[in-house]
Amino acid sequence: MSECIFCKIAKGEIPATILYKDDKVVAFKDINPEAPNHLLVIPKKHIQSIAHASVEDTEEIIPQIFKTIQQLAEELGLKEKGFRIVNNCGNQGGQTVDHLHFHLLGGRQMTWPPG
Ligand code: D5M
Repeated sequence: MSECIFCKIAKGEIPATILYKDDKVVAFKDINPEAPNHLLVIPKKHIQSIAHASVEDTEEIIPQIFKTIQQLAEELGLKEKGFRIVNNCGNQGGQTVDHLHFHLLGGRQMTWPPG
């Protein structure tokens, strides 16, 4: 758990460009941006994936994450233009960092389906 890179970012132990932080949630710039705006919004608490979230997590932390995404999208001027929220879950879902995170992508036209 202590080796988790996103736990380290949440604790300020490794650098990241942090755009928002409160007692439960941290948002920072993705190191490999796939769009002009590409943030990751994570719980401070280590949760492996959405499939591993407890009922309490889904009732408390996940809504806080979505509230943060909504606020950030507005601050970044994405509310009217549109944006995308992505959560990759597990191996076949394409998750590469095993700490729950939601991608907020915006600033370009998105396409569908994703690969
Ligand atoms: O996405 C994991 C994302 O995490 C991927 O877009 C790169 C990003 N990443 C990995 N390490 C860092 C650091 N140190 N800072 C910022 N962003 C990072 P996934 O959905 O698991 O494929």
